[in-house]
Amino acid sequence: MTTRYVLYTANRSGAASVEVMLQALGLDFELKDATPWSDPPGPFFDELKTVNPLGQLPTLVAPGGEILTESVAVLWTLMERHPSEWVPAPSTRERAACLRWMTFASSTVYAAVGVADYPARWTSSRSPAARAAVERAAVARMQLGWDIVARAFAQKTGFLLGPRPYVCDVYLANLSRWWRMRDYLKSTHPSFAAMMQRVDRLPLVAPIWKRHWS
Ligand SMILES: N[C@@H](CCC(=O)N[C@@H](CS)C(=O)NCC(=O)O)C(=O)O
Repeated sequence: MTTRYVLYTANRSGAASVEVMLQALGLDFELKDATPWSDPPGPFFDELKTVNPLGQLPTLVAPGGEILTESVAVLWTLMERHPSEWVPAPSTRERAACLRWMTFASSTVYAAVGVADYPARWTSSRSPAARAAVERAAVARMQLGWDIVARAFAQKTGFLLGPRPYVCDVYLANLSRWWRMRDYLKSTHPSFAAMMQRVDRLPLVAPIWKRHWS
């Protein structure tokens, strides 16, 4: 039985934003490397599969043993249980927007990343050309997702919802690092790319991103 949060994580994964928020909320937590894609996998990958049958990250075990999966649900549950300034106040338009765009990014972009990362899961064909076609379609879907997000926040000077960052900023900054989407955003939506870079530079975020991406 755990007495603190246990986060199954991997470098460059969607667990990075959960690490940021655990830190931001001042919570006691332990990180377990459960990298699924390395050879051999991370030392805690077999243990991860006992709590999350898909073997995916982020997976968070709460004090007492409750299992949390699905990145948005993980982050939102932390926000509810540990009130802070990292989420807009209940019942406000900003809170609805924060949850809306996190969920959009998860269901559109993160889902497409899962297809591009593992095209063999999404076609019964064994042909490399068929798998490459699946990958290309998934990348196009990611780009469409980022086009929609970036147009919704065009001309913004601070962060997504105003002058201060929230959990949604951290979540989108994490997801936009995959599949060279930052390069795509820089060339197609430079003001949105600049906003993501402001999130990267936050004192809370920068060291965690450095550990994941350097
Ligand atoms: N719906 C999940 C997706 C999680 C996911 O795809 N995580 C990736 C790492 S960023 C993973 O664990 N991939 C390994 C696999 O799918 O086998 C969420 O939002 O947390």
